[in-house]
Amino acid sequence: MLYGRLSEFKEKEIKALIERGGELANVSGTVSSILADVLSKGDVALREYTQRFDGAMIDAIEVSRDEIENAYNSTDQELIKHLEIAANNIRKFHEAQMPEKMWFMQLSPGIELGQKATALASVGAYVPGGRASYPSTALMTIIPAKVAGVRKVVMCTPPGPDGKVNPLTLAAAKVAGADHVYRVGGVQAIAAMAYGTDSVMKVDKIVGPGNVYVTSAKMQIRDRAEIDFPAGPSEVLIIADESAYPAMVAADMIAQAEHDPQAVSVLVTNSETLASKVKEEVLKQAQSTIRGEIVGSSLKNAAILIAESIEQCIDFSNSFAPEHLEIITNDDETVLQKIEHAGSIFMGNYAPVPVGDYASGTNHVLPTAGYARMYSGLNIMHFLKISSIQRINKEGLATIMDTVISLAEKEGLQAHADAIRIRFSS
Ligand code: HSO
Ligand code: ZN
Repeated sequence: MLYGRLSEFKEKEIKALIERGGELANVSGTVSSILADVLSKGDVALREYTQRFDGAMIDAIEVSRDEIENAYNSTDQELIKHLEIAANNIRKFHEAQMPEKMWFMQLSPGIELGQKATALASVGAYVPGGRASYPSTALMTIIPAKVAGVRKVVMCTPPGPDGKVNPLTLAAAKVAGADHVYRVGGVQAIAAMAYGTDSVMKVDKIVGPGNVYVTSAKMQIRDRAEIDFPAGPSEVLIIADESAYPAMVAADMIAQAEHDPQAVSVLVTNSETLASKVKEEVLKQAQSTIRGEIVGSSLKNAAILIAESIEQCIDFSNSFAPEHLEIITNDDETVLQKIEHAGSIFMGNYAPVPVGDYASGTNHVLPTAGYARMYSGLNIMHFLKISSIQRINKEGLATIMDTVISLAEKEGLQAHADAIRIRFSS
């Protein structure tokens, strides 16, 4: 764990922290050969790769309605209730993000301009599974698509060695409203959804997190299907001052660290006292945490940085562009105003990242590795397309005909100019 004054670190150390990720190139060859295999052999390749990578011999690739119902019915009622609570909050928040379906403005007399939002016809949600499974990700990917109005939402998730999908993930898929669920994961799942196979429906867009192979696959099938954005190991950056509770800050750093050996947890603070107390707490809490081994490795990527001022903390955060940003300062409103790049923002001592991971209603599928500079976290707009509209009458066209004709002729496109003129030749 890096610890000390921000100003005293070498540029190299800070750069290493800021430039995380970057393994995509190493796996792209392996990934492209799997993609090609699925394209040419379809379901046969899906079964082969599922046997090779998940150790499961599967027959039916689609999970049947009965299997989903059984999984749902055998899930503890309490747990179903919690899935429903989370699902309702996710639904409400994403409904609030929904733009107006259609609107018009009057540009000038006779010229009305507007736009119309239409949902994508089909979307595929990738939900990681295997050793750790993420029912919460089923909610986070499927619900916004359904809220947007996507007619066909399918989900791919890898089976365990017994060929079965985690029952809670199936229950979550049902609660979220998935139309089809397939027991296939990894690169082969991305290929199946991008190209379509006898069993797996081809979709227009693929969303959801995954490991470096899945991410590389998503980047490589973009000529066949849209994707959301690259997402790698999870990360949190915390901007805090003396109003933060050290034990809580430390707990949030450890929570992030338990995701993945490559997860990144960073605290940047203007308070030396907070920094040293958090360090102490992190070391203490790391000893008793259950996923100690993973936490131990990822804490090597962690940092506690002491800045001269809150301003400097904000600058650092903006250059880091974190997936998750916690702001725990006296004047968090002012800090918020100055934040430019962050996937999801958590304000105050009582908004730890895990509340957004599961249940507050915001989305947990977010850009990592600095991609928050240019990508938004998963939201309703990922599932909509906007068509622009113009409604123009003769008087309106007359007011801009000269402009169109002049520019068209300058581009040497006489027929463009004529398409305007013909409307005024009697
Ligand atoms: N922190 C992860 C999401 C997650 N956490 C799922 C728990 N389950 C990436 O935002
Ligand atoms: Zn998490």
